[in-house]
Amino acid sequence: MTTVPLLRTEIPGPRSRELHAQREAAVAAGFGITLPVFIARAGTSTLEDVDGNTLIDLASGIAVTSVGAANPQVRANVAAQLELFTHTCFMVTEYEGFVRVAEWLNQHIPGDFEKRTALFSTGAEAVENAVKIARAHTGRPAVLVIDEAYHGRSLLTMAMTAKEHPYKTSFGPFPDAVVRAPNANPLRGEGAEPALAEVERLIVEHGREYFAALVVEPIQGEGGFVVPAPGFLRGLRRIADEYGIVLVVDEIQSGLGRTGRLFASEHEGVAGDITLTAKALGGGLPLSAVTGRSDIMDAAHPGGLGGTYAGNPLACAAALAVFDALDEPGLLPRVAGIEQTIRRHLEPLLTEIDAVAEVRGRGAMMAVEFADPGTLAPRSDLAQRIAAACHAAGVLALTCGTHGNVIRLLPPLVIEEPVLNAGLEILVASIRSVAAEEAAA
Ligand code: PLZ
Repeated sequence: MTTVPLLRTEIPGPRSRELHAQREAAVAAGFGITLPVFIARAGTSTLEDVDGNTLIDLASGIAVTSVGAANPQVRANVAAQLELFTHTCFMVTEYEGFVRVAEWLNQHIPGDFEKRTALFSTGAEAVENAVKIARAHTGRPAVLVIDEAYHGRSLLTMAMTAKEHPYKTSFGPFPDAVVRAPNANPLRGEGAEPALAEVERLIVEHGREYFAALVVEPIQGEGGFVVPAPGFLRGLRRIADEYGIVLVVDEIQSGLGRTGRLFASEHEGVAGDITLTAKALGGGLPLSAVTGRSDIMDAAHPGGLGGTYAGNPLACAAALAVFDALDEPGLLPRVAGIEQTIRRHLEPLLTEIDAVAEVRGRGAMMAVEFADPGTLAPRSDLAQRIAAACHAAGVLALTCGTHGNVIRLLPPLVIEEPVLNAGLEILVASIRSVAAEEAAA
């Protein structure tokens, strides 16, 4: 028997409502909110709010707190660094943590070649810097991206992101030289071969000297946890090689153990020329990395890369604790177990409930898509109602997908089995009750 979720008030409780009203008077309206609950502290896989409610965390702050939002080793490493100094700026004077983080990434990121790493703070910055480096290396201007991709909210990465609303509405004009190629989404009948043929056609159409980089998420995150059709990533690798394009694998959401391997691209046996990490890398502190072939990485001239906070020492100290957790032999098998548990709870719904179109994903990056049977018309209304029912019952689950019709599960990799089961039972009950309301309407 498990004691979570533990609800003492309705969700959100009175203190959260009070604070949320203050937020509305102080914070720019542009920030959305999934669940207007204020957090006071975190456990391994739980979040305690300011009203004393304990919620089950199936979001990990969008795939960030993979080793827990209050991981003891992360806190100890950061506390020790905090006692020494908080910042020097790595472009002004150096510190060891930055080098150790780069070494670990060079060693563990896929690709049997000499590597170099550059650290930054956010995922969008990593994406932008990968494009800078690919341009410097190739002397070419453009970026090829995949339909339904998400790469960030800065001007270039907004242009690279597919979904218009809420990310791009009213924020243009965007940098040009970004071209979008089709996806290979098996649920929608999009096979690898036609998508790859179109990628190649676009490259030839724009000319062999146009594309510096081809950027791809090995499993799409915000776009709906789409696992591409088998062979798609390998095909992109072959095309990038053939046309001398830098293959940039965006592992910002899928990397660092999330899918049961250290990197999602390993499931396909593919190595990017450049691989991007962020999110889980800093264990909750802002840290991102661009890691790649040393000849490509070193194409950017000395002084060409950087940023005041790039590779902040507190964030590097946190990352070293995250690496220790990932190096534990028991962790990745545990992530495979999370996938099995999620499938055991959700897959029976595929035959039971018409609108459950697919259960997919890898490891602790799993999703369920809602769509009309036959037409596959997206049912974001159902996904939103189910997420709201989970929230009211004390389970923090997120939606995603270009059409908002997907519920995604991103539990901490260290979630305890009884907590995961309790969260999934609430999710399944929420799906059943929304489906029953729907049938009665
Ligand atoms: N690449 C694959 O998933 C961030 C976005 C949340 P930043 N995804 C969460 C939101 O609504 O802003 C992401 C990603 C992939 C790049 C990014 C960008 O990372 O750290 O948010 O800049």
